[in-house]
Amino acid sequence: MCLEPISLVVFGSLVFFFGLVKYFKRGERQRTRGILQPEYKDKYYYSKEKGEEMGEVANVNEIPVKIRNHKYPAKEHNLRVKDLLLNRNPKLSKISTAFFIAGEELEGNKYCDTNKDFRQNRYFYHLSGVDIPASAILFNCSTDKLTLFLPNIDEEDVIWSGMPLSLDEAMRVFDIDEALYISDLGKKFKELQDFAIFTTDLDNVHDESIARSLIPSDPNFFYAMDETRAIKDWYEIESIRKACQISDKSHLAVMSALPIELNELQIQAEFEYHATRQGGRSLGYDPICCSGPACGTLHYVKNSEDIKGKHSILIDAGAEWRQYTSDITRCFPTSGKFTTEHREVYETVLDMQNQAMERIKPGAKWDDLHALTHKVLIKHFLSMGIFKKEFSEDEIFKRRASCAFYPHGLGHMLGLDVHDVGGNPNYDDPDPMFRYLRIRRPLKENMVITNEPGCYFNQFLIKEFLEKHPERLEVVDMSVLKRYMYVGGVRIEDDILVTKDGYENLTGITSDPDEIEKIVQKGLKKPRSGFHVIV
Ligand SMILES: [Mn+2]
Repeated sequence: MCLEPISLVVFGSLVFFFGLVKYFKRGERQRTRGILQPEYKDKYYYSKEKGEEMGEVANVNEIPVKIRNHKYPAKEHNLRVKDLLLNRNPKLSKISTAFFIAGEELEGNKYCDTNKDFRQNRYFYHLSGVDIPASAILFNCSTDKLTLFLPNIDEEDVIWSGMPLSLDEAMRVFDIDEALYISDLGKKFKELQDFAIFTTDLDNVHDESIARSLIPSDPNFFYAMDETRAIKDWYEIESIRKACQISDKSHLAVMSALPIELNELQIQAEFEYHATRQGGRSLGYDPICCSGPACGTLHYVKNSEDIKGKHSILIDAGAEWRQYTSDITRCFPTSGKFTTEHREVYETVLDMQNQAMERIKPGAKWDDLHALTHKVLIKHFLSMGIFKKEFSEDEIFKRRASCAFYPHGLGHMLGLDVHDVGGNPNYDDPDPMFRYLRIRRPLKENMVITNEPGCYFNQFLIKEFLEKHPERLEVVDMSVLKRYMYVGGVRIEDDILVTKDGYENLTGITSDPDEIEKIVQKGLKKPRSGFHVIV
């Protein structure tokens, strides 16, 4: 997902979005049996010869080999938070510091007996690996002991839902030192007299005396948790990789199924169906599925227009796997062949992404990479004639004219949240080029980020970013610009692991425009009966 609620705020009631398309880039050996083949430079692409071979039916319970038989490393996360917190605030002593978080609870829908979708508090999950509603954790920095509190057994609930996880089972499944029930909280807190006990918030703390002994919203505690979450460990990397693999195939499915995708909602349906089939029980965010000029709407939420008559599709969607999400955007032509203008815009964005990609490594400044992608866009727009040739690249860059076509940031942190913590954005930056950039710090090894440049043709953006600024309007040839409006927009978004000396692209679906055309064309040739759908 690319733009954020902040843009909604900034632009008032106008809903903003992009749309796009996607595809397949790289994957793992076990995936090569089917339609994803190893390409040059460890990417994967669609193979005409082997394209008819189908892989196995997905195993929804498959766990990546590297983390199979391993517990979620909650203990290690707590130890890292402890170190960062104690370093950040030297007044704290480890012998009298602890942290406690009460996880999310099930929330009922009004006037009926169903519940809202459960989404665990991400800070809680990161320090526990526990997805059970109404549980809590306590970490004692003096003893390094992690205690999990499970909800008390409600006998009436057992009638309907069966026996919950026992304390012994919890000890086996989770990376904890002790398992107790919530009813033991008071006794446990009595052992922590005179401790500074930090917590995120008191929302789910129902016992008054416990609430009084907690310190909510401490900025140093949040700093320590955010920094810990920002650097992914091996387990988290494998989880994100798995989420990406689920999304890769779901995006491939979307691109391959135009005969049964008559409306944007059916693009969404195709993605969700294939994600679910692979064990992706939820998505990391509401998918953005748009067609034609709507691809230029930054936060497109409708997902409801008919596709007939539109040239372009943009889909931004990412499956979640065990709380870790992917975030991938692809664009494709509905006819199976890019129009001249669509292809030019696509190649522009691909060049922006590639040039940024080459420079991803520890120490790289994200601000610099973001600025570079604006310069690449300007170069392409000069050759396309959208920017007038009498103005230099530097001059156009200085006037911030490219922000009218690329108003969002190059990328963001990715992990338990789609816009993950630790990027240090500055939404008050007066410079429109950097205001929406969600990473404002040098990259570090084992960060996972998105690389997602875009290029949009949107009436609202033109009005806000060009027409209100004569010095920007002056550099644009409006008659040439008009020819591109029907494309709407293009965004290409991949999920990237920063490695010791460079990067690894975790996204497998290709972004090569020729390969994308082949995939779309193959789908278009299939008869209605070639798709497994009843309606
Ligand atoms: Mn994104």
